[in-house]
Amino acid sequence: MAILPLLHYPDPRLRTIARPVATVDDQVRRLVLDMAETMYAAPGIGLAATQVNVHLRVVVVDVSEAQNDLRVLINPEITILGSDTKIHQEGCLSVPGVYDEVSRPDRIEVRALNAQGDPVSFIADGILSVCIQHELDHLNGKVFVDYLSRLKQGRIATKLVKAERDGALPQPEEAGLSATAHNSLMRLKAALG
Ligand code: GNR
Ligand code: NI
Repeated sequence: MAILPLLHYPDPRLRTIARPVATVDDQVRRLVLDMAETMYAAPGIGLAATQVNVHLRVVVVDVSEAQNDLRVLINPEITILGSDTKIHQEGCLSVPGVYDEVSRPDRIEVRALNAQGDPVSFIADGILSVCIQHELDHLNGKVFVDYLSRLKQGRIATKLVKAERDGALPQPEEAGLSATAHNSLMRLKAALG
């Protein structure tokens, strides 16, 4: 297992549209484990493969407080349910230190493959729904700041380019792993055989 380096906005590689996974093989399972470790180490509540410069449709999410509800979503698809929208404060590991409000549909149906390659589907709302929509945007080359004003986008880009140049942007480290996150990783590893 490995913690993977993150791309930072406005890196143009974040604009890549990810390809569907054809087969959930050992290489994809290794990616999933590395992504889960990287998400927990950051720490974040979700991570898309795009953010670690792998342009495959793979997402990991764990929105639980205890970091004990890891979900692996391969080739995820969503359907918006109803017309309810909600505004949430969003952040992104690829846009460190920036938090702003984004409006999104509240209730969605999610269909994907899990790490075993089996189809899963569920209904999500609240922060889980926000997080999955945020991750699906990454797979489609979209970043949450795209929903903000052009003025804010420009200020954010300037700030992050300078911070990157100064080596001031955070990268996830092993030390950031909680005991419960470690347990989630070990459970996933065991489930994958
Ligand atoms: O860790 C994260 N927190 C978060 C908070 C509000 C809305 C979305 C997110 S996702 C983010 C991790 C990340 O960048 N995933 O792509
Ligand atoms: Ni993000």
